[in-house]
Amino acid sequence: MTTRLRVAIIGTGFMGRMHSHAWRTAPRFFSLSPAPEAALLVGGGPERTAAAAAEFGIPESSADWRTAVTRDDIDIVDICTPGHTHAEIALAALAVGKHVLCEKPLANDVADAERMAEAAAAAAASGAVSMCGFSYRRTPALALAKRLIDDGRLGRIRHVRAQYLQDWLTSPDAPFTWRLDRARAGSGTLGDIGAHSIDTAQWLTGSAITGVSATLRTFVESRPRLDAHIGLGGSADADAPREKVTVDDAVAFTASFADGALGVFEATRMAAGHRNANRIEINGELGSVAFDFSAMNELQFHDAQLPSEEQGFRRIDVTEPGHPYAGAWWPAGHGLGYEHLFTHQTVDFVRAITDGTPARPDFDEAAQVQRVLAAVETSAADASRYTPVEGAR
Ligand code: SOE
Repeated sequence: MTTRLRVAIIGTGFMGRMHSHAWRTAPRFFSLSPAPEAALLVGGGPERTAAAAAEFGIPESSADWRTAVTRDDIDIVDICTPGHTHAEIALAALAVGKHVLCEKPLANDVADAERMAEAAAAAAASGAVSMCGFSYRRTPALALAKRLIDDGRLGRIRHVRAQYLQDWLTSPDAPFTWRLDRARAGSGTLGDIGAHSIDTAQWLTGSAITGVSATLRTFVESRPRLDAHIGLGGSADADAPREKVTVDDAVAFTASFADGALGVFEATRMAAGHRNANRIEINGELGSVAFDFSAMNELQFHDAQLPSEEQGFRRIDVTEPGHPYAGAWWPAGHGLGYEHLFTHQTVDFVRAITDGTPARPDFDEAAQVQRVLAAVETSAADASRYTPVEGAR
């Protein structure tokens, strides 16, 4: 029986901050036994990390992740660092039997993702639980969509239409960040937010993407450096020294699913006016669902089995106690926000450890997302797949 769950959070940026909030909040709103405890924050420099730990309410800090992940008094390693560090940290933690929660995308390439999946499967034999943080699965409205699809309410699925639109890189003078550096981020918009759409689509349909045809675009080739910049967007001095952008700004691709569905995907961080519009629509033989994170407490549902006079998309306010996760929070109609996804993710991860419920997506499922990301890049790089329009003017 698990009697203690002490967590080391690795990373002090946006996600480290978000996960620390989730570890603190989860046991206050959900019944978790034992209650997890964020015990240690690990970051890049001792002073900066100590300051972040004080701010996040974590009692201890360290700048040495190697020691942290092998400590006997740590049970869970929560990886919130840029992608290029995921494999090394996860493999070290799994080798000593820790439970591992790893931010998305799982890794920066397929080889690392598959090594992580193998290590996680081996560690699972001795009880270690691993999960990848595709947090949107924990949006109540998307979890309701999954319930409807699994209950057969959409019937056979034909179309998946996913768009993930942000705008924090619209200005050419938005500062450079690690998310624009291929060595650290693996890819750009594709891996950062396109990966969410890929995961959501495969999860909702229960079907793997088996082929893609893709285009990637980088609109702004360099960006001004802004020292000590964290967060998304903002603006830097246009005359500051510029760093080369080595990733994509936008991606578009079509996809085939194993069950025969056709997918159309678009992701960009330059869709002016769209702050975080993570959208997906799925059309089946018996109905459709449509979701937009900009209205995250709502799901649009069309039931084609109703008499035709009563058909049409209708809005479900996903705030009823019977809706996924919603009953733990506020009275119906009062709604949730982005941070709740991470709290729900923490709850599901802890219950996978304590109750043996499935930890999804596990590293194997997350490695399949990585294969799709790689296929998108391969397709986009293959000029022979691009058909010029004869005589275009
Ligand atoms: C930045 O594009 C970002 O913070 C992503 O990294 C997250 O995964 C997404 O949930 C919100 O946007």
